[in-house]
Amino acid sequence: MDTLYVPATTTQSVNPPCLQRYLQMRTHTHSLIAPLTPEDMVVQSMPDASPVKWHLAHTTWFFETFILSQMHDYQVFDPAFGYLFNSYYEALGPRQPRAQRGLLTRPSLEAVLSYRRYVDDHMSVFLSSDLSPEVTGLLELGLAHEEQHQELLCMDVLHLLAQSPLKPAYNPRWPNVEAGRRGRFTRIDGGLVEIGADNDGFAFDNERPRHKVWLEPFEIADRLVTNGEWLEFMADGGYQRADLWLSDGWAMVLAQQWDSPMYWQSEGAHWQVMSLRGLQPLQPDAPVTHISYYEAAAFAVWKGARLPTEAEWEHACLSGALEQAHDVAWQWTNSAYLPYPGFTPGTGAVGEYNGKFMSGQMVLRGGASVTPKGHARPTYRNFFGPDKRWLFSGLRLARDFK
Ligand code: AVJ
Ligand code: FE
Repeated sequence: MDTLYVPATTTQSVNPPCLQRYLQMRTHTHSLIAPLTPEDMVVQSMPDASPVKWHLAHTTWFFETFILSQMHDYQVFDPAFGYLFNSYYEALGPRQPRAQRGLLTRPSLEAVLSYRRYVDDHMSVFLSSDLSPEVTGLLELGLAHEEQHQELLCMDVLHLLAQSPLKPAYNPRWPNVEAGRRGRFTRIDGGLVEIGADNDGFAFDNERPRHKVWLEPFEIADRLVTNGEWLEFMADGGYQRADLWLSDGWAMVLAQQWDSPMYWQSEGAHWQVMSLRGLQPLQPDAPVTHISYYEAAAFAVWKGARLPTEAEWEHACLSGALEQAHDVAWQWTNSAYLPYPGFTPGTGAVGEYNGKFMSGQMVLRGGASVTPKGHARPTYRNFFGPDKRWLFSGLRLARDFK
């Protein structure tokens, strides 16, 4: 399809709730690009990050591939897009190498927005018909997927703008994170508890099945570690003392010359932090963000504490023991990202969504300021490699109860 697609002007008379949710989700993604220039949307600032234009197209490709292409008379917008915007699904064939997504100056932003309109228009017709439970499940997955990419888009935009000497704000009115008191430990009894999602409502496959876990008594902080506490760690030689660090973490400190969290910069003792609001003075009473698992683990050792396991985190959260659970920063846990006992990935290409990444990554729990409202839940398992810092990651301390 060469020409720009213009959607039909007729409005649907049927407007079922799932169609409304779909359109709101797509409109929200579109609203996130309002502060950006077309140039902002093409560049890839590092192999882990993707260009905004790629996120816009990939989320669209997801609905086209997993839902619309299952309809017998659907014509794909452009057969070349399968190669360009497939992220990692081996079952769906070869794809643009991840690290080279920023070389895609074509299709133009205009063409990608046109692709979004084309798929939205076909989805609108489709979602106005009767949907099988299978399609409803794929729709839920597609919506949760778009929410994940809304957050990834914010992470990737911040990383890109932080590379600019101008340190431009993405949006000067982007909400600031709340500052507050430091965390206090709460005792949790533990025992035989259940974690994981039950079968009501949407959850990713990696949150199931619900299963039993034994917890020794433990203590967990009700709040996240603050920037002020992180400054104390730095002042006490936190980034210079190999004894605090895991071996792989210490290797990163040396190789990457880590001496503070990502996006911090100082002139003497005056610290500033690059954020979606631009360069801002460091707020000592706000939670620290943009730290790797290795940094979180070293800080915990320095404090005579440890990170909670993901089961401890979930149990404490559902006991009402946690503040700042879902809306400030993802919280590194001590748990490797592994399948729960009895885990079964979905069948077909969607089975590659989560399960195949279960090696070499750590679980984060909670949710961040950039996580779309209502996206995360107490059973939610986010995961990243232990050296990653461009996500909105922080930490909450735990310790054994003695
Ligand atoms: C759960 C955030 C690690 O970034 O690959 C996006 C989310 N999955 N598309 C990722 C995801 C498929 C995923 N993380
Ligand atoms: Fe994706």
